[in-house]
This record gives sequence, structure tokens and C-alpha cells, in this order.
Amino acid sequence: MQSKLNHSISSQKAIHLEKKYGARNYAPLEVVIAKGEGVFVWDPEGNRYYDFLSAYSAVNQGHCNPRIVQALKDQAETLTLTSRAFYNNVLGEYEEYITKYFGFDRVLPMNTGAEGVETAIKLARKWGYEKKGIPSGEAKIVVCENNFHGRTISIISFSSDPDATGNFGPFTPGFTTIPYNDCEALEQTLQEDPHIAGFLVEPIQGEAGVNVPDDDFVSRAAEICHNHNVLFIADEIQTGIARTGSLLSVCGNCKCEYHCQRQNSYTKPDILILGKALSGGVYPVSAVLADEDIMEVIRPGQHGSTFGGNPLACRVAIAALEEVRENNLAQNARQLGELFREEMLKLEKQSGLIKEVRGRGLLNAIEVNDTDETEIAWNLCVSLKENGLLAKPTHGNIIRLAPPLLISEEQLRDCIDIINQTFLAFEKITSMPDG
Ligand code: IF1
Repeated sequence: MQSKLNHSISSQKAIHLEKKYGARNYAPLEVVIAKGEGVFVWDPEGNRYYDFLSAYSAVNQGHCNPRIVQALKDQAETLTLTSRAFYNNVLGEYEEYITKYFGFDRVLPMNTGAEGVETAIKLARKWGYEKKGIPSGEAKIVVCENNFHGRTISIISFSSDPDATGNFGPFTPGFTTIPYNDCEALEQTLQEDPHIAGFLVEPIQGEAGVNVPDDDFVSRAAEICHNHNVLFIADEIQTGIARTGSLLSVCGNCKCEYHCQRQNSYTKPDILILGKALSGGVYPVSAVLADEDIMEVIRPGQHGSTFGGNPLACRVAIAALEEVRENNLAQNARQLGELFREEMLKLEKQSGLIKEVRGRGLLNAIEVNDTDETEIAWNLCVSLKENGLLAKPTHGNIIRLAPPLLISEEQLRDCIDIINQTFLAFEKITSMPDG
């Protein structure tokens, strides 16, 4: 029997207020979250749900992770923000920690993922002019169709999603688009255009619907970039921090828990962009990592941010990364991800609702046999919610399924049962003559 959460307004009131006073830039599932702990969230009425979105892979370490929250509390009572006009006693410690953790010389700390991507674009362009010798103003960045890298004007300038670009022009020039997972197109583009500074890519496309490329796409793309003196820029904002079963998704299928420098399956990006779970969902923290020969092109006064690298963000990020390592979250994501896809493939054989199951680690998706009009995926998510599991469709008919990485096998099997029962019951109802 659930018990109402104290001091919270009702779900109905919360939805009413958002609809009355908020910009309409989202269309949420009709559920109100008032509390989060680990893999669970609760609504104001005390109903408990498994969170299978994880705030778009920001709470890999679980909601309100105790170690991360404690780090936030301790630092919040000591020093929150100094600006970079002065040194502080935390940033250097964090910079040493994160550069050694991921194996890079230097880090440029920012706040949101989009700021990290913008920073990487500026860094690549400047490197292109000052190191590669691209003529001033001519630098190009190659991106992939169906990319998602954020919502700023420059980033949507290279989006292929009409919802992301419609009536937001004019757009930033200097981007060339190729199909995703197409190394031949990348090779041809880099051969034809000597002014390419970088290739910006998601190792797995999240928003596009968990598009998993060929196993060798990342390593081949990086090699093609290096053959043409082009920077390989990995956007691991959603796929990184253990989400896809290794510390970074560019670690490929290797079996190491953390970094794969010692394994030949690791493709080290020239520029690595992190965000989301870099803070465990407790605070906006993003980071751009690169080695000295690239990062040195940014000099004092040429880039920055008021909150970038603030003491609060640094302490939270150290705790978030410690949680990943000490709880072997990458290994858990890999092992439970294999179990999850195995069970979903069994459901696919039983259910006509499922077109495809795909993913890596605990970043998975079910593509529903659906047309945009029928909204089957949306209605399935409503049924999942009623059965105690929260997920949301992306691009109409794809249900992304991404629980916090500390989920146990017992909890995951509980969720697999919920998904199985929901899909089979839904199919029975909708297949009835008046369904
Ligand atoms: C929304 C999903 C979208 C990202 C990658 C950069 C960013 C994101 C690979 C920007 C952000 C968020 C944004 C949020 C929904 C969610 C998302 F894929 F995760 F589901 F949109 F594609 N690179 N992704 O995934 O980071 O500035 O948001 O911190 O905008 O609706 P941000």
C-alpha cells in the first residue's frame, strides 16, 4: 500500500501548473515524479515506478546517489562558485582526477552537454586553422544524418530533424553531413575536402532511436580521420560513463571494466565530450578532454563560462566517477544488458508488436510495429506506467529502455516481467474486434 508523499502538491495540481505557466517545449507522459532513489521514482500519491529513462542517461549512478549527494552537500556548505578569475582548491584536483581517469592530457570544464559540443567545435576549428593550416573561415566539421548533439543555434544548424530546425534560422555554416555508420562516405568526404577539421559523431545515436553502428564503425572512422589529419570527436554525453557496457562506448566490445588503453579494441578520440552522468544527474557538469597538441590552441580569454569548473561541479563529478568505478557499473551494464536483450528477443518472437530490439549495455530500445498515426508506442508507455515502469517513445515508434546502471538482476527480471505482461496484454486487447 503506497503512502502519500508529505509536503508535495498532488499530481493533478503539478500537471495543471506546468500546463498553465510553462513553455510548451515538451509533451511529457502524464506522470509526476516527486521522489527518486536508486532505480525507483515515486509520484506525489506514493506510487512507485522503475525509471527506465534515467533522465536520458544522466542518473546512471541511480537517483539521489548518496555519495554524490553528500559530495554536493559538503561542498555547498564550503564554497560553490569562484569564477575562473581566481584559482580555487578543487578544480586542479578534479582536472588531475578526470584526465587520468580517461587518459587525456587536459580537460576544459563546461556545464551542459550542448556547451561541451560547442566547445569541441570551437576547439576543432581553431586547431584546423592553427595546426592543420586550413584557410581562415574555411574550416568544416563532418556530422552524421539523424545526429543529436544539443539545442543551440550552431548545433541545430547541422541537425536533420525538422522539429529541431524549423523556423530557427539563419543557421551556422561550416558543416557537412554524411550517412551514419558509413565509412566509405566519410573517406570520400575527407578525400574531396582538404578543409575538414573534425568528424563529430555519437558512437551510438541515442535520440535517433538507439542506432547501433557496425562493431568496427568507430575504429575505422577514427583511422580514416587520422589518415586525413582530421580530428575524431566522440560525443559520449549519452553513451559514456558506463551506459553501453564499457566506460566509454568507443571502448567497443572489449571486456575491461574501465578504460581500454591496454586493449586493442579501444579507439581513443582526439576530442572526448562528456556530460549527463558525469554528475550522476545531481548538477549540470560537462567536460571536453583532449591532449596537449590540441588543447593548447585555446589560450587565456579565448573561451570560458561563469560556472564552468566550479567547485561544486568538480566535487560532484569526482564522486560520480568514483561510483562508476567502485561499483563496476560498466560490467553490470554489459552483463545485464545482454540478459535484457536476450529476454526481449524472446518477447519479439511472441509479439507482433515488436519490429526490432537493439542496443548495447543498458542503452536499449524496442522499435514498435507502428505508424506515427496509431501511437502504439505512446499507448504502450502509458500501459507500462500503469504497471509501474516509466519509459518514453522517441521518434514516434521507438521506446528507449535505459534504467540506472546499478539495477540488480532481480530488479531487471522484475522489469522484464512488467514489459512482457504489458506487451502481451496490450496485444490481446488491441487484437480484439473492438480493441
Ligand atoms: C532534450 C536524448 C535528446 C545528447 C547528446 C549532446 C546532448 C544530448 C548525444 C546535449 C542531450 C538530451 C536533451 C533532451 C533530451 C535528451 C536527448 F537523446 F538523450 F534523449 F534530445 F536527444 N549530445 N540529450 O543526447 O546535452 O545540452 O541537453 O545537456 O533536449 O530534449 P544537454
